[in-house]
Amino acid sequence: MGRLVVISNRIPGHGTRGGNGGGLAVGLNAALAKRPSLWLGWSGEVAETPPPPERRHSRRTEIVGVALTPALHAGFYANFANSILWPLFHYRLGLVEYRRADYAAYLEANEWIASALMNELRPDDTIWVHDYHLIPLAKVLRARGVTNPIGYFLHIPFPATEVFRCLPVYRELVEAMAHYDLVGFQTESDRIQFVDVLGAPEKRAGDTIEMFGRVFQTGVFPIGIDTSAFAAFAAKPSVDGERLAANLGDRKLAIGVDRLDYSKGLPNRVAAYGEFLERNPDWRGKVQYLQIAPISRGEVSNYRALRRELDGAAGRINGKYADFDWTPLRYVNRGFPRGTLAAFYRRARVGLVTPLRDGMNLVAKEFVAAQPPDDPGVLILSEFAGAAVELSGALTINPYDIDAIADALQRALEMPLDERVSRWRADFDVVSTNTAAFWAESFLSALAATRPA
Ligand code: GDG
Repeated sequence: MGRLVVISNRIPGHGTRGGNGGGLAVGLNAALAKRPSLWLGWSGEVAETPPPPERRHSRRTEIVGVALTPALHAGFYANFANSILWPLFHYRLGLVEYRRADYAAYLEANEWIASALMNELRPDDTIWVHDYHLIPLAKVLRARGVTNPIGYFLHIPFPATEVFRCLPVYRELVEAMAHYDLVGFQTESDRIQFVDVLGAPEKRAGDTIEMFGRVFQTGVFPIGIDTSAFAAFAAKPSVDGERLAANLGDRKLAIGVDRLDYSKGLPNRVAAYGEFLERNPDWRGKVQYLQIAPISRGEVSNYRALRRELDGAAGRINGKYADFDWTPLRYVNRGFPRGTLAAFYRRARVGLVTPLRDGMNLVAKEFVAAQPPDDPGVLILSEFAGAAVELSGALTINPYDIDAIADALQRALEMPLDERVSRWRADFDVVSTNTAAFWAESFLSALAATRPA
């Protein structure tokens, strides 16, 4: 059996969120356990003279970490990936800070990763590239003579054509994507938007596209979680979970868990909670909103601005509504171990997942997996999260509509048990079928099918 070679911006084991972090590692766990594999990516180290790649093993996976120079780290990671592609793909044109030099650094970083990979690659390896940091990688590898199957999965949304066209180098990126054998998206609407931006492919039969002198496949693979493991995890006794429950007493818990990122819609969510308290004096003192928001990409200025904005908004709500024995909003800027998060989800009556745009959103799926079947909580979910396609039992809201979020909060808190159970059951069935293992295996078999023996 040939190896699976995974390439992602970060290698596993560098989570900064307390606990074992690394959503992608969780997603790929089952696939990696089944076959010999190699995982290569940035080690997290920045050095003027990068040392040779670091190596370690985790079960059947060899992990190779490559360091970046400060110039590449700034131009490629902080600027092109996180201050241009991330906001653009999340429809935040006003936050895009395009500079040609950053695109040059992005290409250079992809060359750098490709060079490290060339030293490792074997002829029968299957390569799976992840996410927006590495769009040009297949093109770079093909130019170096690599003929192995190469698949690509985009974890974030693919923007509408008129948004994507604002990126001066959009055409180059699209052309680079044609060098993969399979390009995978979270939802059909992402896939359709990608096909739309291509303009007029020479041929388009089903999901196959012929363009730029290449033939490649597109597909939809909604990422999932290890649902049964997460459900079991959530049901385990938890010291932190018990402390939270004791602290809540009879109060109902609403929970949000998000990287502190402007795509996650936190200011609107906090405003909606304020609106809910304003309109529902009876609920004051009877509900507690816990927002866990570990700091992310603190080196990017827009993220620092968001943090200041939220500090102010949380302070205003607590200043206005808090009592001597009740803090309406607990806003925590640090990460927790996964087991603690699972225990917190399980004790929540409401899960708040209200991103302005999100490729999928795994928190929504984790919240569903963690619920007690006989007394489940209610998920409030943005229609602009990829997860909304599958989770039809959630209360769906438009995250730009603060009144609608406030209404949904009231409805969720007051929802009778039988409705909560039937909504949760529908969602639990979906997340139990569309698991992480299913996602990875569907992608890999579609990739294998692009090269019939
Ligand atoms: C990208 C796409 C897509 C969060 N806080 C803590 C913690 N987390 C974990 C969550 C979840 C993961 O991080 C976040 O995943 P999301 O899917 O919600 O969001 P992104 O990080 O933006 O991921 C997204 C995903 O890729 C996968 O394709 O769904 O749309 O944007 O697992 O639980 N984990 C721990 N402590 C925390 O405090 N341990």
